[in-house]
Amino acid sequence: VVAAAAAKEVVFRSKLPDIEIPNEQTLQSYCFAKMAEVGSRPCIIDGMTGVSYTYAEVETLTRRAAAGLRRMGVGKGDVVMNLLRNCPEFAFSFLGAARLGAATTTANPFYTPHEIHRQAEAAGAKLIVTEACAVEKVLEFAAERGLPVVTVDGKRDGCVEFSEVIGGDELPEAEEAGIHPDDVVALPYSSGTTGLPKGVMLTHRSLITSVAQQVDGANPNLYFSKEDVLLCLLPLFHIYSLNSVLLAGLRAGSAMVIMKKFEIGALVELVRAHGITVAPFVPPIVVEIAKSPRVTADDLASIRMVMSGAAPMGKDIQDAFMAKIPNAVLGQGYGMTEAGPVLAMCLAFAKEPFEVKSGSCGTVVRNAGLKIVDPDTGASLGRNQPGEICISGEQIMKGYLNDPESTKNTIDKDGWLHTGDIGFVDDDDEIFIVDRLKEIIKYKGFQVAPAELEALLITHPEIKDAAVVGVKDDLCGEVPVAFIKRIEGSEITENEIKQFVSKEVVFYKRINKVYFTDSIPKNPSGKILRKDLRARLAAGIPQ
Ligand code: 4UW
Repeated sequence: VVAAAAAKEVVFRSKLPDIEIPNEQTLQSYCFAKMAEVGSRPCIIDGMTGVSYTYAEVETLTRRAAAGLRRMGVGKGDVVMNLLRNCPEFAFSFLGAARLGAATTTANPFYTPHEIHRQAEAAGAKLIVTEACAVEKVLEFAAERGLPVVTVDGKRDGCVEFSEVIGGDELPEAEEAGIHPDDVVALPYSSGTTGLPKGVMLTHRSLITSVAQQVDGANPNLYFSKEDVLLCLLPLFHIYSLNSVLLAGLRAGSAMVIMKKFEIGALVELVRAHGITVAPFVPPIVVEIAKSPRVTADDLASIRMVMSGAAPMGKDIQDAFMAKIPNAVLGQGYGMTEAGPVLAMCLAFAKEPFEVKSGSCGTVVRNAGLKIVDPDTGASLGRNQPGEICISGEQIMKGYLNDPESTKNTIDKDGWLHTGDIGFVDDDDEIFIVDRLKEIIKYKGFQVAPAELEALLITHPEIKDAAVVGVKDDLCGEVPVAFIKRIEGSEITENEIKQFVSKEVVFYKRINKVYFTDSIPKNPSGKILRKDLRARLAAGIPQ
């Protein structure tokens, strides 16, 4: 039976041939490999100040950051926490830590103290790099644990300024020795297919492989050139921007314009001022541009490529955007933090582009295999049949930090990573995502883990039980709603519950609506039956 099943396995591959991927080196040497060619070209441009750093300057600053971090006690195997909005220092610190054989865990600086402390603790952070908007939230925590805090935007009592970190000598290249390709270099947090956020161990090998799958080869799937100017607006603390903008941009020798905060007027100004050619977006930004009367095709005339990912983008949005910006190619990438992160990329982005369909999230990247699996039987499915998307290749995560159980539930014994997404591959090898098996909610592309909100809700003395699911929202994609079972006699209100949650979580995890109920449906082992809750919502009888 096993042999018969194995014989029927259908593995989808890229239309592009596999390439040699140089993943036996460090991420930093891979990213800066073309230094002789690009040294004097612009690398990072701070959109706020206009300050521009060449490739040679960026490389030097990352070596100085490495030496500075080492002076502050960071070494091989350690973890640095970047709690930053987009800024050049994010890149200097990330690559500086990489040179020491240390990893960076990234988090949203708008997280609440509770969310920050939990991640810093779980990741075992040795040092925190942050900015004024977040520094208050970490000072006490850091002092208790003796962690140094570095600020990138000015002097603060009890903190070291980033200018001091990069103020000394460079770490000599010889001292980078001893970094293994399978050492962790990035440690973003993701809840994956179930449960609480977990540390995703991405190694030098996995990130080099992922970047190479996108921008390397004679016909790169995602063609970035030295002439390109990439907009770095999506947050670098999320893997999409870290991988497909910063690291891919460095490898390709492109210039990157760093934007701290999304505002449509500022975006247009930056596009015009710097001649931006590539714009990586998420669906809500694509929608806003498509709808905004303030943005004309002329404003965005320099842009040749618009990428979207991290959440579904339907054909209608895609068509509306294309009508507005007819000269750009708009397509999607499909990523998941655990997958390294890119599973699929639009082949219209290739140097020699392919015809693609609107609404597709791309074709599986080269040097990888993709399978569609029947979630009930585990059988491998053929074309046009929806099932769970699984991916294999050297780009996928090493595993979850300190969590072999969750790792085993995500990467099976044959090395297939199960995404929890439902999709199919069509006759032209294009992938369409149609549903989600996993519990995660995506608010404008940001992850919201229902388990995290449920754990918080039941700490309230008047809440006996709670369940959280996502509902569709025109503006945000999805928003979390809660089903609440109160303790007997409690009259706690919807508003009180919402406020209780708001104090503990970042804005996009806030509960949008509360439904009081007498029972939370669960299976015999106590797992919440979210499907039943969604069915209740769909039927309009949420109680
Ligand atoms: N369509 C529908 C999509 C899509 C999608 C993702 O927060 P995470 O873990 O990770 C991401 C990463 C996205 C990404 C990385 C690099 C890249 O180049 C790119 O495209 C340009 C995108 O989002 O969430 C993973 C989950 O987000 C959903 C899907 O459910 C996935 O498992 N998702 N991309 N195009 N849904």
